[in-house]
Amino acid sequence: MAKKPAARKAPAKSRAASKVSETGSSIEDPDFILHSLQEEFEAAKSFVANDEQMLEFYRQMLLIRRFEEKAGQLYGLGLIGGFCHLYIGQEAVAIGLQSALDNDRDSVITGYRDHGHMLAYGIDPKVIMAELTGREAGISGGKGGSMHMFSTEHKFYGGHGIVGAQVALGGGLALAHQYNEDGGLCLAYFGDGAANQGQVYETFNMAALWKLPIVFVVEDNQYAMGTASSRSSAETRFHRRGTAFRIPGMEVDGMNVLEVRAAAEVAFKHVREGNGPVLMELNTYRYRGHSMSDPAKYRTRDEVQEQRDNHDPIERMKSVLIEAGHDEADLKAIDKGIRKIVTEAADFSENSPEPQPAELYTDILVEKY
Ligand SMILES: Cc1ncc(C[n+]2csc(CCOP(=O)(O)OP(=O)(O)O)c2C)c(N)n1
Ligand SMILES: [Mg+2]
Repeated sequence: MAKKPAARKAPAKSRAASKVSETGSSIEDPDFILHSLQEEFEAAKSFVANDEQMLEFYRQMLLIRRFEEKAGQLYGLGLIGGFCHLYIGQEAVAIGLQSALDNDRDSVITGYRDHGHMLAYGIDPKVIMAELTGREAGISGGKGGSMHMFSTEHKFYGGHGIVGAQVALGGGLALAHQYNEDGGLCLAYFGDGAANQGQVYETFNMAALWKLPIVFVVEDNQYAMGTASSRSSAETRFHRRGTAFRIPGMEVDGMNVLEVRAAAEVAFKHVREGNGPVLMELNTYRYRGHSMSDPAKYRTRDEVQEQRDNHDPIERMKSVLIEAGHDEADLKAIDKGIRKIVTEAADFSENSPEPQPAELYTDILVEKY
C-alpha cells in the first residue's frame, strides 16, 4: 500500500543548527528530525508479537469486520437510522495503533467512522450496537448513533461529524494532558479529505510550537466521499504535510497490523519523551461506500477486489498465524465465536428499549467538565 517515495531534496535554508556527528551519520542533515522516525521505523518495520498478541490482533480485527457487516445488515433492515459509515478494510489501523496506547492516560478522538475505534478498547459490542440502533443501553445513551460514540470513562472523545474539527479538539485534549502533567498523549485520527481543512494546520502550528503530546493520524483510505485523494489533494503523501511546522512524518502500510504497531511504538515514544507531535500517514482502503447510502460508483469493482485479494489486513494476519503453526480449523473456530458475539450484540440491541422521551432534555449543556 505504501506510495512510491519521492526523492528528498536538500533544504535550501534551515534554522536548525547543523551538527556533525562523530560517526558521520545523518545527524549532519539539519532536517534529520523530520525523517528520523521513519528511519527508526524502517529499521524494525514489523512488530515482533508473541503468539497471544498475534491471536489478539486477529480476533480484534475480525470482531470489527463481523460487527460492521452486521451493522450493514441492520441498516438495510431499517434498524439503524441516520448515517452509518463502515470501517471495513481499515481494521489494522485502529487495532495496530490503539493496542500500543496506555488506556489509563491516553485519549483518542476521531471522525464519524468510529465504530472500530470503540471496539478496539475491548468495550462490549452490545453497548456499541445498542448505540447504533438508538437504544438506551448505547454508549451515548442511544442519542449519538453511529457518528457520535463517546466515552469519557475510556478517554474516547468522539465521534465527530464536522470534517477536521476533531483535529483541533484533539489539540485541546493534548494541551490538557500537558497542563495536567498526566503523562498521556492524544491520538487524533482524520481522513485524507479532512487533511485539506485549514484548522488542521492551525493545530499543527500550535502543537509543534508548544510541543503538545499529540499523534496526528491521517487514515488515507484514498477517498473523501466520492472524490479520490489524487483529485482533491496537491500533496497525497500526507506525512509530509507537517514539514512546514517541523513535525516529523511517518508513512505506514495501514493494511498491515504488525507494521502499524511497530510504527506506533516509535511515534508514541517520541511524543512521550516530550518532543512534540508526530504526523502519521496510514495508507489504507475502505471496501464499502462512504456511508451506507453510497453505491460507490466512482470506482471499479476490480479496484476493490484487488485490495481485498492482495492487501486485506485480516487475511494477512491469518497467513502469519498459519506460518506460525496455527491451523485453519482453529482460526475458523475463532471466527465462529466472534460471529456469535456479534449476533448476540444485534439481538440485545433489537430487544433493548429506546431512550425515554424525557431524555430529550438531558445532556444538552455540560455545566461541569
Ligand atoms: C466541515 C465539513 N465539510 C464537509 C462535510 C461533508 N463530508 C462528510 S464526510 C466528507 C468526506 C471526508 O473524507 P475523509 O476525511 O477522507 O474521511 P473518510 O470518510 O474517508 O473516513 C465530507 C466532505 C462535513 N461533514 N464537514
Ligand atoms: Mg478518506
